[in-house]
Amino acid sequence: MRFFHISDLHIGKQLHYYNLAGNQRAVLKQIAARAEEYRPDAILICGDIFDKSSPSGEAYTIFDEFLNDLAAISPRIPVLMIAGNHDSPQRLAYARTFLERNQIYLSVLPPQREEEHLKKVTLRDEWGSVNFYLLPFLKPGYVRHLFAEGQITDYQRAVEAILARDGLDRESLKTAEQSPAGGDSRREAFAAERNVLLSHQFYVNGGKEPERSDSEQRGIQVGGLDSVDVSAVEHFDYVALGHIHGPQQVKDSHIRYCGTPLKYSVSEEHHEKSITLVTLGAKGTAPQIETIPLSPVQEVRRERGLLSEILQRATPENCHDFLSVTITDEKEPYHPMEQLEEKYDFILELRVDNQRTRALSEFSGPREEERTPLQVFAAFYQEMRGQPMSPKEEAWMEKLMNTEEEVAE
Ligand SMILES: [Mn+2]
Repeated sequence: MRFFHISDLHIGKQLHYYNLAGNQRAVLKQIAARAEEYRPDAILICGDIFDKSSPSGEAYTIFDEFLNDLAAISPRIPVLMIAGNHDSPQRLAYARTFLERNQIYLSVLPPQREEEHLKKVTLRDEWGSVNFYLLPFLKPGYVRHLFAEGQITDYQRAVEAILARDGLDRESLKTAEQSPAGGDSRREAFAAERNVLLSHQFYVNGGKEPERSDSEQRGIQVGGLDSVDVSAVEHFDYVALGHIHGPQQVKDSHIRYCGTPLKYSVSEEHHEKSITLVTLGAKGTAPQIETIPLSPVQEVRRERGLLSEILQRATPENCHDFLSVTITDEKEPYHPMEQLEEKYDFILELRVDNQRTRALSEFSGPREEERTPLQVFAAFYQEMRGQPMSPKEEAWMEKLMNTEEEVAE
């Protein structure tokens, strides 16, 4: 059995105020083309389908086109999807039963009622059944009411408990292996068949965090409160993860974040975005992991150096890239942004790294409350304009602020 593992499409996402619709449409077309070429037995989409909980009409259209492109492949390739922390369960659930009739399986929330279980989709190959369990993004509060009071204290307990409830935890599996006769058929199946988990959480390996990117800030808590140790899931034959935007395995190759299909922040400059292609053999054999590269319409990259050098490096091929520019001129050039925009079409940000700005940032220090009003304003200006204040503007602002204080007193 072979399947595609993708996640974190973030349809509708903008990159520093630039609309990425064209880029997203193109990369989803590429994924559909690769599906046509490789004919996987399933396509797994592991959460954060949309970037916002209320996606725009344009975002819905892009996703609709993608599902249509996949559905046009004959024979049909089943699509299995879970909601991520960016998705609205209710909105994503739209037309769910209709989609399921067309082999598009969707789970937007973990079990909410006593009689509900994790969604399970079983596919077969020459070695028997492969069970795909769909575990959408969850917070402890989503499932607490299903368990005894005090049992669900954190994300780790929540994931463990929701798996154990369906006999999918490590302990249940051991019990099933020891007494293959009798008992719960669900548990026996787990021990004998191949099992794949789709999940969208922040998985860590014994306190070691996965490598992070700037585009995933929202929804990941500082201090690891939302982390789940991989020991909760490593007994699955493959764990298809979403949430972290750089492709990487966690602890072992069979537990994997496939990453986003596009670079969604400058910090992802060196990522190689791809589709993860998983080949599952007989039970007990390690899955084979390959990546199918995805190429973007526009690259995201950094440019650093003297303004004149950066301007000279513009070519007809690279002038449409999304650029994060840092100029290092000690004598700050006149209207650098305007000069850059003559050569490059998509400037994400412009920074100045020279003695003056280094002194300013050393002085401003990391703690916001210790910054002077001028430093706070300088940071705001940089954020809004994508370039720092000129020395003249800074002097003027300083003068203005001093006047204000006198008036206030
Ligand atoms: Mn995400």
